[in-house]
Amino acid sequence: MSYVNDVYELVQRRNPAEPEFLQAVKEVLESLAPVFGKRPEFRSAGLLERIVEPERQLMFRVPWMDDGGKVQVNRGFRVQFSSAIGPYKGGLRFHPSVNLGIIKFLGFEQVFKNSLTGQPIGGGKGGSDFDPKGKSDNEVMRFCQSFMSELFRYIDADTDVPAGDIGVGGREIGYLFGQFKKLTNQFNGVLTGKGLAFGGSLARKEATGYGLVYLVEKMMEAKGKSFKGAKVVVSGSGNVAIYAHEKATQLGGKVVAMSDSNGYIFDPSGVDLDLVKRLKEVERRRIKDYCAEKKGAEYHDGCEGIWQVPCSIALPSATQNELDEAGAKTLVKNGCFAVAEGANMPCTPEAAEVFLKNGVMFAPGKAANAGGVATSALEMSQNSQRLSWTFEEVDAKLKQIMINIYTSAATSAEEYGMKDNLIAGANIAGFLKVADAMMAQGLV
Ligand code: NDP
Ligand code: 2IT
Repeated sequence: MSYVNDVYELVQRRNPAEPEFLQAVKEVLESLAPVFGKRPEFRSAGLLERIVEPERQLMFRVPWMDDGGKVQVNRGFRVQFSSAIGPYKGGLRFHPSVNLGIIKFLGFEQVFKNSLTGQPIGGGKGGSDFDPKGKSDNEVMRFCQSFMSELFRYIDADTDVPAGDIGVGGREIGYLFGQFKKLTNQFNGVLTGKGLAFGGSLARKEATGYGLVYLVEKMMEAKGKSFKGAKVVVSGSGNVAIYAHEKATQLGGKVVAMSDSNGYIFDPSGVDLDLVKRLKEVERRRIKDYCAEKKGAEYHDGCEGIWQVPCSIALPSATQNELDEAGAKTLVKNGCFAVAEGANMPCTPEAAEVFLKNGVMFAPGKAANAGGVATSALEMSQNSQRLSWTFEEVDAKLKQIMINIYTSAATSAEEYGMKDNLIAGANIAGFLKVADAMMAQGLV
């Protein structure tokens, strides 16, 4: 235990201005404490000191010209956290809140998540404080070209394979891929989430949301519950939220609320997904506009209010720390029995504690939202083979991967005396594979 505390103090001293990174590290280190009793060799190999320090951190200037001819400058990031079990792999986030600490928290989470998938992918993350909201397609293209004009030096299909995250979807990946190809004269799987016409995988777009629901279905099966007839609240209305809604509905659930960063909608008759897809994916509008087109739906300002909507299953799928202790208590009071993180670290540590204490089934993001990156790894496999699998093939593999992730997190939790604590189970299972690989590869 003192080893874990010592390392955490070191991380605090070294990274004082990065609260999200500290939050992510603290949770993992706390879970790992029981492992070091069984595996003392990890301590003498300085494994924790190494695993909390990214292998490489890149920060660069991204200059671009807006439609008015004015020069704009953003900051670009890529944190190559761990290559212990495969090439760095993880998304790019474009959002004004992005800074080094945010990218490091996401990269750190990605190391364990990617390990849990059972696939050979290391962990990384990147992005920019660029805000795609309100920008024209041409501005987004010029920004992406400038971003890739620096990033291309550090990535490749066998080195580091970025993908999407908040603010980065098919449009952005297309522009980034075009520029990578122009600069390197190579057509390969250097990015995932590509368009279907140029090497993208079927079911990648759906994968995070579908995978989330597959994992929740498996988790609930163990306790005799299911989506059938259940009221579901999904926060966010982006890539993860939309496809979580789609799969939850296919399995018999009714999604009654969704949100964006301004507020949430409540639709007692079930949120109309075709309308949300048009508003968000095609027209890039606000969730508020839903109510102008759908009778009987209500809009409320402020996204945190969504947790007051009574539901049995809550799927926070927007952003970090969007569900706090008060939100968690309200969910428990209203009879919610399962919560799974579609987003990365959407629940504060206090919120997660409320769920565990009250016997609410809880799946942490590292397990629950791993279907996106898992399907990215399937895209890499297809690109390497120069083959494309059918939707059904990819979807079946995704489902099996989510079942395996649940099983390995649940088994590890039980083995270490923390039955039903999937936070601990996911952290331990994810860590052990990376740790064994690091031990085998010597002091690097
Ligand atoms: P999108 O950009 O497609 O959608 C993000 C959604 O979250 C939007 O509805 C957005 O609202 C909302 N949101 C973003 N920032 C905030 C904020 N600060 N406060 C409240 N709401 C916010 O992103 P994704 O759906 O891809 O990502 C959502 C989450 O899932 C992130 O945590 C991401 O890291 C995680 N994730 C994504 C994966 C993927 O494959 N895409 C895989 C695994 C995890 P608005 O439009 O107002 O900004
Ligand atoms: O957080 C995540 O796992 C992602 N944004 C997906 C990363 C990927 O490489 O597909």
